Amino acid sequence: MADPDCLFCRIVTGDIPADIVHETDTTVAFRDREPQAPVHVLVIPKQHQPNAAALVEADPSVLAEVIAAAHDVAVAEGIAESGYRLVANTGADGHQSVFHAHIHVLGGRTMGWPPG
Ligand code: DGP
Repeated sequence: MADPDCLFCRIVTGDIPADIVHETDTTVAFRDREPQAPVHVLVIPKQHQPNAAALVEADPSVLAEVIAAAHDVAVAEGIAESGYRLVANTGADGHQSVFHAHIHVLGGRTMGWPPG
């Protein structure tokens, strides 16, 4: 389930420190180290899958738990009412840089559209 060479798996195990803001049996949420908004949290499944689509194929209920955790984070961070953006970068053109499924929770300012 875990990949010892995967950065986010190592955050799940505690080998690499992170500012964890939320955790469930199947998910972990921590602050992005390169924040792009006043609130920028990553929600990841504890199981290793390379992207969100692969997670759906392997275990769709866990993606639902990731989305539910993202909303819980938004509530805790005080941005659920003002609004927030969930992003799942996938592949090179999607600007994915870490190949462990994750959802960005971005908020605390008005998001532009279209994205860059
Ligand atoms: P993506 O480009 O969608 O794959 O986003 C990966 C994000 O992960 C990026 O915004 C920066 C963040 N990140 C990379 N390494 C670390 C780390 O070691 N700790 C934390 N907290 N965030 C990281």
